[in-house]
Amino acid sequence: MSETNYSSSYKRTSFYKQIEKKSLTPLWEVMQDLVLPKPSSPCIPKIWKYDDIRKDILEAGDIISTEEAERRVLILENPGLLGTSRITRSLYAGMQLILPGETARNHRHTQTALRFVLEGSSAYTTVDGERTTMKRGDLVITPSWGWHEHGNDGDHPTIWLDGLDIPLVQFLDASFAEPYEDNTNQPLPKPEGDSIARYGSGLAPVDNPFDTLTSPIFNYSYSETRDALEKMKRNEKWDACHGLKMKYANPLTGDYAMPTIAAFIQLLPSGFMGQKYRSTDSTVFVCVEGEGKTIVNDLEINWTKNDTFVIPSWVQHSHNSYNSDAVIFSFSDRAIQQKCGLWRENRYGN
Ligand code: GTQ
Repeated sequence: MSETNYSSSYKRTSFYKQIEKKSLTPLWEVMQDLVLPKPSSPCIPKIWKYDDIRKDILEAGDIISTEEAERRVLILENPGLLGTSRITRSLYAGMQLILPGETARNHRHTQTALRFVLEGSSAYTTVDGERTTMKRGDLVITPSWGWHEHGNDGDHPTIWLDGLDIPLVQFLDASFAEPYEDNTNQPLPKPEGDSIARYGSGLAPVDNPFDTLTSPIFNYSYSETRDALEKMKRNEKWDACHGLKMKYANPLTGDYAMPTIAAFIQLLPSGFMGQKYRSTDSTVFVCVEGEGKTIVNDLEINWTKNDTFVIPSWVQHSHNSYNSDAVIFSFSDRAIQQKCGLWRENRYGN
């Protein structure tokens, strides 16, 4: 080091010491870590094979009751984000188990939630005074600050994947949560199916005070979704990257069903070989039907029914189905990224 460099480096170090006491730090030392030329996420690609984790989820049923746990969930924690309870930087995911006869008590919080049902058909969720039965493949959503409780009236365990915007809310320091009065159940003023009849039939109330930030439909039933995909398939010109991909929409606005989290369903026809794709929303995928693989650089993620996998922001990947149609559910923070003008995508490895 030349003498001038040495003295300027010495001057800088002592300057940093001086300003540190005043809670000041120099931007130029950290600029390259703050304003990146392109996304570089600590989140890493990872798959949770259902066959591998199912027994652990069920074993959690012997370890703790819903009474004690409030929600009995095994968090899917990204190995690149250890200790943070995150599957991506902005999203949380977990496997929730409700055993026959159990309830998970009523509460509300500012975090928005989705549930994607993997197993069982006898559980229910009550959201803001309406109950819905949860069947495999159903997408059930809970709006920010909506009261919700779960239960299982049947004789088989129910397992679903929870997706919440917990890290986003944490980042904004905007978390509020509370239990329902005396931990009682909420009243059920609305009959089951009311919200679908009112908002999911091509109709809407003529005077409509509904808070449209979150969709008034809170159970997007898989039987309807699957039928729709099958009908669209007859006339589909497959997207080279996505096959046939649809978003879950709020029928009142056409926007995503939730303000922060975007959810999607896609069908890959048998033998589909997708083109390379990347986008700025790290995405959690769940195989609902069929099997296939997602190629991520030199990694091959082989998936089959109920496997959950995550692809980080701006990491190139391509989906391939084997010899039957595959259906994939996914969710990401695209809803909030697009509202902020941040979302970008890029196709074919460009
Ligand atoms: O079901 O309300 O996985 O509050 C994490 C937090 C589920 C829920 C989670 C929650 C819930």
